[in-house]
Amino acid sequence: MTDSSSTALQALPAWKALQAHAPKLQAQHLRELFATDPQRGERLALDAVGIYLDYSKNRINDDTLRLLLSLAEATGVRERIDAMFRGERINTTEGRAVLHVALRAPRGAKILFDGADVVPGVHEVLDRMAGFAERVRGGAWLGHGGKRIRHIVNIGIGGSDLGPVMAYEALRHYSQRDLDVRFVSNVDGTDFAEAVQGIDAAETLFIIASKTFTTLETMTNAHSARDWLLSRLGGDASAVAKHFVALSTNAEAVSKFGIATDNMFGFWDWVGGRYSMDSAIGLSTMLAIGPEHFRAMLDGMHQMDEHFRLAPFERNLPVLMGLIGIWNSNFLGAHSVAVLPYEQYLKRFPAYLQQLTMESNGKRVRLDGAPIGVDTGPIYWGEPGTNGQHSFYQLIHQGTRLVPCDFIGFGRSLNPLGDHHDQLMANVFAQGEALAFGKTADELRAEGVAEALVPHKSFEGNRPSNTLLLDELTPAALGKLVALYEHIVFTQGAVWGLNCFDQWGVELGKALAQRIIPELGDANVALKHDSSTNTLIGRYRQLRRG
Ligand code: G6Q
Repeated sequence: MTDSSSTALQALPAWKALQAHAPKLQAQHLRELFATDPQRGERLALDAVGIYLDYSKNRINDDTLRLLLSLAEATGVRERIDAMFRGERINTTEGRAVLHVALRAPRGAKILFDGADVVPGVHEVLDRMAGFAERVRGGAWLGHGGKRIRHIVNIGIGGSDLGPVMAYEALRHYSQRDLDVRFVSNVDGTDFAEAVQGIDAAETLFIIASKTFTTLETMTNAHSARDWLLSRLGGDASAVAKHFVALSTNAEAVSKFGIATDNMFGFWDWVGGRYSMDSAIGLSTMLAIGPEHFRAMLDGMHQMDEHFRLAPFERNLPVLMGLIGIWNSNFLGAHSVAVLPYEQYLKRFPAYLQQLTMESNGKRVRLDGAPIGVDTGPIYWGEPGTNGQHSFYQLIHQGTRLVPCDFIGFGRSLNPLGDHHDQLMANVFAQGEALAFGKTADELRAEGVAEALVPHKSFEGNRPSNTLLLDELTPAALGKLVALYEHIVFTQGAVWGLNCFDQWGVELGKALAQRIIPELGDANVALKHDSSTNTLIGRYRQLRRG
């Protein structure tokens, strides 16, 4: 997507310089870049905060990096970072500060919002969460009938679901195995029905996770959960107090629902939904892994925050990855990024990143409302390796599209089993190598491949990737990875000059659905949509009757 007239961003000398530079790199193959610089693989790498980033397999040279760093300077990335940490209302369309970094600030640190330090309040909630988590985990918190809690069902959607699900799956190794944690997000009744399948209401705790406590899907599921519970526990409404807790900023709506504010864990409007897995929204994670591991995750995030805030841009992991992402999207024409964790526990990490990246940077106007004029947020997608290799990697290797990849691997497996881990990691290294260097027609001929098959079997290579290596998937490591991508998003949003923290694009569909709901059940309501929507609703009215 590009607007015909040049926009403020395109008019910047730093942007123009990159545009002028791009054809040079487009004409060069990674094979040449490596051949002419034998140290490239060691040089274009960064070891910080316990993460080793190899970015040498990107189609960049030292000039590219220099020009990208100038672009960061020209677009005020430094000022934006400082403004975020200062608690300024950088989410201008909603008039809010953006202080998820305060959620992981250590006790005693000071982060001001409107002149008041927010860190003590953060720790007060964390301490309450920890006290509650210990009682549930240790069996001191009993259900209405006196049984201990065995099942936890988190009801939430979007930012109140994707982070908690991802973190629960990622840190399952550290979880208390006799506590079973489930998640309900979709308003599709199947989601709820399957989540409570076969569990005993007397042993079940529902967590209603909703910042606003007004979200249609979550409130519908929360009411169904209350009905389900009460119908199984004899209809005594006082059971709610032992089986429901709320995570929200809306105390009034929580008590209206029937959950006492004692059973509510709060957060603040300076925490965006998709940036909230480390707030009270992370209660399911804390229940699963315990307060100590949860705090270790927060510490990992904080380490990355400090690195982002303080490291010079040329040695700053999120800034470098963010800028290289801009290079791939805006100057080499890539439309997506594949995130490929070689770690089964990170199976929901790409789905989590989809919201983080695409809801944050899927925008077409700048902060002042003017069109950005260049492509913004790439499409993030992915699956854990090696499974992806047996499905969509074909397109990444030999298709016509450029798909930059982020490979994520660990030095040690949490489940060592024979030589599985070496096999897994050999595949990480092999994929990056194959993508970058490919296989030429001459190499194939030298191997005696029949001429007719040469075009089919050759790999052009020159396909960019980053490789991230960490020691082991600990809670701290997960925290570092999450904060790394949060800050990559921030860096890119700052360069594009957009607001990473609003999501107006989800509103229209929500409003139309509200209008359509009453039309579905009543065939007498005249439909005033377009002819397609009218016909679909008409068909559905017939189908729903069965
Ligand atoms: C995230 C979005 C969105 C939000 C959900 C749930 O940044 O704002 O995904 O998290 O719509 O909202 P509630 O937590 O208010 O139910």
